[in-house]
Amino acid sequence: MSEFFQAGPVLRNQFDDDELLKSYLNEKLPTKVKKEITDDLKRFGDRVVSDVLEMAKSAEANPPQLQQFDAWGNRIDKVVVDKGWTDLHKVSAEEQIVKLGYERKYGPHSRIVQFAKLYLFHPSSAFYSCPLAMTDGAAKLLELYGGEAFKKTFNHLTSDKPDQFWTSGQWMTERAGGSDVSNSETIARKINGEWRLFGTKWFTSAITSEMSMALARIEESDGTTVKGSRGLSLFYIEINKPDGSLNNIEVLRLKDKLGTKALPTAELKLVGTKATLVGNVGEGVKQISSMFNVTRLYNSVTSIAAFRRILTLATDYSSKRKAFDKVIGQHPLTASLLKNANADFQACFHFTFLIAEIFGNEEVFEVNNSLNLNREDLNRILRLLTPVLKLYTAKRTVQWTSELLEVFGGVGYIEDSGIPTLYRDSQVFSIWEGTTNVLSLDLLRALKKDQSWPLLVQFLNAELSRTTDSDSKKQVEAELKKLNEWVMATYKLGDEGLEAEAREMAFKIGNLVSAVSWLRGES
Ligand code: MFK
Ligand code: FAD
Repeated sequence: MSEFFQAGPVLRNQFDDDELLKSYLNEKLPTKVKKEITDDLKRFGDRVVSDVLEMAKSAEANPPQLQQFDAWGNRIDKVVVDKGWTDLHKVSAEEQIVKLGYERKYGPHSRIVQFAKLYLFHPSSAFYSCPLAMTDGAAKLLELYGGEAFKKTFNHLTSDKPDQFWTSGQWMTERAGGSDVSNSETIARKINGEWRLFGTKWFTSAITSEMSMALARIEESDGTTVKGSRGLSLFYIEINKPDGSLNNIEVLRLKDKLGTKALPTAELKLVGTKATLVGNVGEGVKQISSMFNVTRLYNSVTSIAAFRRILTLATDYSSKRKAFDKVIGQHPLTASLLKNANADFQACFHFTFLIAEIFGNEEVFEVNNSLNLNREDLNRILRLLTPVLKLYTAKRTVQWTSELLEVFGGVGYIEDSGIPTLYRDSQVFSIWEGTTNVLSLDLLRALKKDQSWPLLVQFLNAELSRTTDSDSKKQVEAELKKLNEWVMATYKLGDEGLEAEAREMAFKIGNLVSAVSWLRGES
């Protein structure tokens, strides 16, 4: 009698295999755009389960190392990365993952096309998506605030030529605080007409990038600084000097992280780092928000992509693994678990791509746009829903990754199944780029500042009126009415009461917007 060996889950072409993505793009995009992109996505769908996946596996297996000294005792602080990591840099450029967002050759649909590609790429990228997120964020920031002086840098960030393509870091977090940057200690001092930065940056991901955007406090000639976050300005830094050595930066250590093992995240000491001021003095936080709003959107696209990866693997596995005489996917409990995961996934997918659509329409504004909104309102809805989307998709992915790991039984807990990596990696989605609490409070700030709750209700009602499934529509309309009443009642609780409910509010809004975007996507 032959021994039993369980067949593992298989990944097929990630575009062909994704009915939701295909039908969404089919519905959303004009025929001409579809014609132009479909073959490319199909090709890429194959690539992300072949050579790209191998690069990622290699990068994960050989995490970055810090060489602080050379053989002769000189301080070199060299971060050595695997070839897989540098190959992923090339792939990112060639596949135009950042460029697609700025070339805008598909007009208001450009962000949808770009994010479809990022969604295919992320789960096979060993988090190369992280430097790409910050690169896109930096491009956005420089487009808004950089002007001609940064045109060359912008061209590097949006290049499709691997040897020209630059990635960017985003240095905000310091030991004194990541959520609250107001106590940041890094100072910018003018020496011989040049800005020089001094301080410690506590978390700096993708330290192999060519540049970074950093917050620092300008020191006046009398040594004084403006306290609080209004004293922070934004600086552009090139990581290396022209001779290849670090720009007066010491790499104190690489972080030993729970996940994202291939991604080099460092603690840095800035010891007179040459920098260039971007935009206005004291407006650093406001300006860098244009960057973190992009990275928050990337976080959502990549978290749903990670969610889909484990769901795909679990679904495939449950069609193969037998227990009690049938494949586990045919047992009602597993079937219902997968159905629920799938429903949550679809809701997150539609929510994410709704925001991508709004973002794309805000950037390439047309009066007759698919959202029927003017530019200012597109902006206000984006401002309101970006934090909600980020926290909502992150938490759903964290929760479902844990749940779906169990579908693999004991093997899901074993490293070389690859599932533990997905589990560990997912935890980061709700921490970086604003924690769940901080983003819930950001939602409150946006609601307060823009008074945009009535606008959101109006927009959601208008979207619902366009849907065709009348039963579901009635149900969601009733839920929206209930949510509106709850929000109104919660507002009356006063500042502290409202703050205590901020998280509840964010998830309630997330549920509702997901439901509306799902219905909209299905119609
Ligand atoms: C794989 C996918 C993703 C990968 C990328 C990950 C790489 C990892 C990178 C990181 O984690 S980088 C660090 C990210 N850090 C954060 O996201 C910080 C989280 N904390 C916050 O978001 C706080 O709310 C904040 C630092 C913004 C609080 O600072 P302040 O100075 O107390 O904010 P304040 O006073 O509310 O706002 C200052 C200005 O910024 C205001 O503009 P005005 O001066 O015109 O009034 C705000 O309107 C504006 N602002 C703040 N948040 C905004 C915003 N504008 C637009 N959108 C927002 N979200
Ligand atoms: P804290 O701000 O101290 O927060 C601790 C807890 O307090 C959190 O649960 C938070 O939600 C809660 N909290 C804070 N304020 C409030 C409040 N007002 N009400 C209720 N609860 C509150 N940063 C960078 O700048 N650049 C990077 O490249 C970068 N890369 C990273 C990579 C990884 C893998 C990780 C894990 C982090 C990275 N970070 C980076 C840092 C990240 O952005 C911060 O860790 C995050 O913003 C939280 O800041 P903190 O760690 O200081 O936590």
